[in-house]
Amino acid sequence: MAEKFYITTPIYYPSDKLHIGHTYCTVAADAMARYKRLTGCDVMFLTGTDEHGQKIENKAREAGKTPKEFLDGIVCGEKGVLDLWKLMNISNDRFIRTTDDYHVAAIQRIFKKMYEKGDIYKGAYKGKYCTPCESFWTESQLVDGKCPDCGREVHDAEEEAYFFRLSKYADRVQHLLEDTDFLQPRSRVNEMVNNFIKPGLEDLCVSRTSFSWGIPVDFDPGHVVYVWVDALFNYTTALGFMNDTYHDYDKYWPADVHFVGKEIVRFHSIIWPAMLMSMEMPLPKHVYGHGWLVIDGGKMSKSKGNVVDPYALAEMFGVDALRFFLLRTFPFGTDGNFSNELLINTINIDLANKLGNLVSRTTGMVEKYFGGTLPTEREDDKLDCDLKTLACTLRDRYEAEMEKFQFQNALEEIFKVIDRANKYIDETTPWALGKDETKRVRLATVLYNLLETVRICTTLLLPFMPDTCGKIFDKIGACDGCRTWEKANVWGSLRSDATVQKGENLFPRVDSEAALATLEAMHEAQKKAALPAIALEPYVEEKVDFDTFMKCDLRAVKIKDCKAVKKSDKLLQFTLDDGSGTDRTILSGIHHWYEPEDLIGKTAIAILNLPPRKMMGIESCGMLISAVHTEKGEEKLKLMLIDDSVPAGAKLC
Ligand code: ME8
Repeated sequence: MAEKFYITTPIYYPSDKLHIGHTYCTVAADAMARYKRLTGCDVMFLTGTDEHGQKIENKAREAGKTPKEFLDGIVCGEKGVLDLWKLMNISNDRFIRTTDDYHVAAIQRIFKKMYEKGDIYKGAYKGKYCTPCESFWTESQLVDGKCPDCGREVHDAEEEAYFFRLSKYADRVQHLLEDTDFLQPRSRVNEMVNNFIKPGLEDLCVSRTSFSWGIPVDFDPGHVVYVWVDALFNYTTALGFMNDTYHDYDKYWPADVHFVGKEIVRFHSIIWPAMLMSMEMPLPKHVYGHGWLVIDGGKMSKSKGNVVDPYALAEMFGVDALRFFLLRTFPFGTDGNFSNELLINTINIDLANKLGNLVSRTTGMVEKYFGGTLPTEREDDKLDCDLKTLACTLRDRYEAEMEKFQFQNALEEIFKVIDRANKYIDETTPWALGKDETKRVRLATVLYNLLETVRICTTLLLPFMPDTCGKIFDKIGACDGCRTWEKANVWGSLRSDATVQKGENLFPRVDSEAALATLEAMHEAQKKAALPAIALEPYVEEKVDFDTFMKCDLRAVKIKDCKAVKKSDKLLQFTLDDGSGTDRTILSGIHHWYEPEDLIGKTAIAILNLPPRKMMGIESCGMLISAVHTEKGEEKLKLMLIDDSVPAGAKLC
């Protein structure tokens, strides 16, 4: 019977649009699931959405929707979660929404079971609460008085609540972390033990009464289950634990690995095993805490306007190129600095120059010299053995890295072979062999060796670029039987009478300058969209006494003439009738917003008794009044124009 492999991603919290950071983890899990299927495992790959909690309730209210309507739009709507995973070719076997009925009922049963066992009890909670993270914190856990996860303000909160006896499991969890390979990479263990377990694990508040968008505690109305208890058990309810919708729990549980971002390692490596211990369930084999994709050292966030849109990148560069880039460029366990330059370089160097070139040169020469089908005779020499040995032993090196979730290293191994094959072309000079009729057998040998190397590399690249690899297999005429894991370390699997076709270019080179300019323009638009709709000038706290204010001589003025001031971009020169019988000149820096001819004849407001001021050699006697504010980062100005029936010189008071 095939070995089972159960892998999960965190279930995404759909309060905002998904970005490249979320895509990163899901693509990694997909590559792992595809790899395990390739090796013959019976894989269950789960992803989904985590849909309860105060933040969703608030967001839905802001959007004028019920929480469920709001969620349906983000999860199932156009360019929603499901659409993105489809676009990214994510091969999940199951998708859970924590609002699914079977999950809700199962969570109620699980909560009750821990309550009846005495591991959940009723108490009163006083603490610091971070609304965006849905997390209560103790004073000692705060960093500079703020949430240690997101750095935002926390507030005092107190409520009657249920507690989970986390403290009871502290020793067992510490042992699990320190003495087993449960939590990976190993570097995350110290952080968990030193920051959370050693200072003393307090019991965990696992119900809320301050909002209602959660799974009700069925034996105590008014309480909803803490969103993390609800969310973590998704990994088991989606298999059918405590429900009849699915029947895969016995087959797939415990999970072989949970992939999670580093900020939620605490929940997965401390709270999750403790709750499973309480439920007397087997523990997952591994939790892997991956790093973040960061921009200029900081996390992506909508408010910073630096969220990278996976739809835009996939559209510009192709889904497979994006999948490949994410796993080729950054080590999975640590943070990686995302940049568009890096993405374009990876595509141009690895995909266009190295892989793309190898495939097109090889298939092109088989077409050119043999009409797409090689003769069967072969003639080996030392150079061939080098390449063959490297290619045939690749699978073992690749497997060792994939088993440790080291995607970057696994891809590095493949590219060593691709580099070697490109060098082999330069060494064997098939174009020179092609000119000499007596070297036909040698030429066929060289090209066959190249085709075999491409076949092996393509098999191992399949988990990363499923569509592209299918196309390469078709180009080299690989039959189904030689696209397999079993044949990935067996030389000579490709039939020599296979039909080879060069076809279209797999990875056209990206015009770096043009692509960067397009991305930069998109980024600017995004930054602008993240700016506040309206920003006002700061209010002046200092008071002006009434008599001082009354000294301001504000009057209606008629604009008799208006023209641009020479050599100034900003200034307009106004000739005004202020009712005194003598024309008044005022300069105003509003040319950016108005053309002079549009203002002639209008009635404006001016303050007349300011001391005269010379600008560009012209004396300005007073100031016209305008209203200013900032809109999406852009300064806006409106000259205060009033009813033309107001006579020149009328005093404003
Ligand atoms: O945490 N780089 O959901 P979530 C890499 N609902 N990974 C990133 C990232 C980035 N820039 N930004 C986010 C939750 N992620 C919970 C999970 S599981 C029972 C409940 C990752 O939508 C993040 O680290 O806030 C997390 O693993 C995942 O995206 C979902 O984050």
